[in-house]
Amino acid sequence: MNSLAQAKEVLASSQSVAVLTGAGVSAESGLATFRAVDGLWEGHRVEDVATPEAFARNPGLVWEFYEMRRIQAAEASPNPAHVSIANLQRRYEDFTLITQNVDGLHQRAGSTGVLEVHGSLWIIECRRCGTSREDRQVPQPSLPPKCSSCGAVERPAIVWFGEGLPEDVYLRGVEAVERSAVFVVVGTSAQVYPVAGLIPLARRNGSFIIEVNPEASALSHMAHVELRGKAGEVLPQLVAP
Ligand code: BJW
Ligand code: ZN
Repeated sequence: MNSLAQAKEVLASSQSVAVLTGAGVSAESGLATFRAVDGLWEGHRVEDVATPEAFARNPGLVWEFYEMRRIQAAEASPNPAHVSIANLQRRYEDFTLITQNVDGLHQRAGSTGVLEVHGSLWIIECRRCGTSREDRQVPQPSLPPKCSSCGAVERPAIVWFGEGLPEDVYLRGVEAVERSAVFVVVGTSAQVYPVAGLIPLARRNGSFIIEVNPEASALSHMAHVELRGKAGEVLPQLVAP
């Protein structure tokens, strides 16, 4: 039996599925991944823009980066990978989608209850007074936006390096992985923790791990089946009846 057939059979005979996605799932929607050669932003590494220190130093520059990301995400459309994952969800009572992506494309494809463990481009928050608001307006009228309650500079509700993940969201992801019989890992380089740690966790818990990625990731060796190809091509085959 080939890998695809084996993966399909395991999925068909399982009751509990967790899926983890990374930037690769949105690559075919035209959104850049982080660690590709062309994944740099005007010469800045993601580690140099996506930190609280960078924001404290230069909120305008960091906002410029996120404004660009918000515009790109707003203009992008879900691709067949997002749609396949939304379709897969409809087959299971116990299904959890954990995404590291902040673009909102899974929800636009019809996924529900998505665990956005690295936050969202579409929530703007004030860390001084703790208010947050959903805001899909692009471009923002002025940058950086200021909190209407306290006047402090607002920021996108995204988890930067060195910041903790939203604890309840992440814990629900951990529980879903622990419950899962199958764990599908799509389009992530598996280099950023603690999320990458979900893969060894799944392994310890006896989940069957399916990786979908055109290239090997840092944790490919933990997968039971490696489906090498683009998510938008492989996932429709994986979820086809
Ligand atoms: C395709 C495809 C196609 C292409 N189809 N696939 C040393 C060791 C261990 C840990 C650390 C360490 N030093 C520092 C740390 C901690 C740090 C970390 O992990 N760093 C590593 C880089 C080493 N982690 C943190 O800081 C985290 N917080 C934390 O640990 O807090 C501790 C704490 C506790 C309590 C209080 C306070 C603190 C937070 C991590 C937050 C990550 N945030 C980012 C940026 C968000 C901002 C933004 O979006 O602008 O999230 S980083 C960036 O990487 C983004 C992504 O979600 C994340 C993961 O990237 P992803 O999705 O895997 O993308 P790529 O580009 O890496 O990979 C794309 C993949 O797609 C590739 O494999 C391609 O092959 C594939 N692909 N086309 C399918 N068509
Ligand atoms: Zn405020």
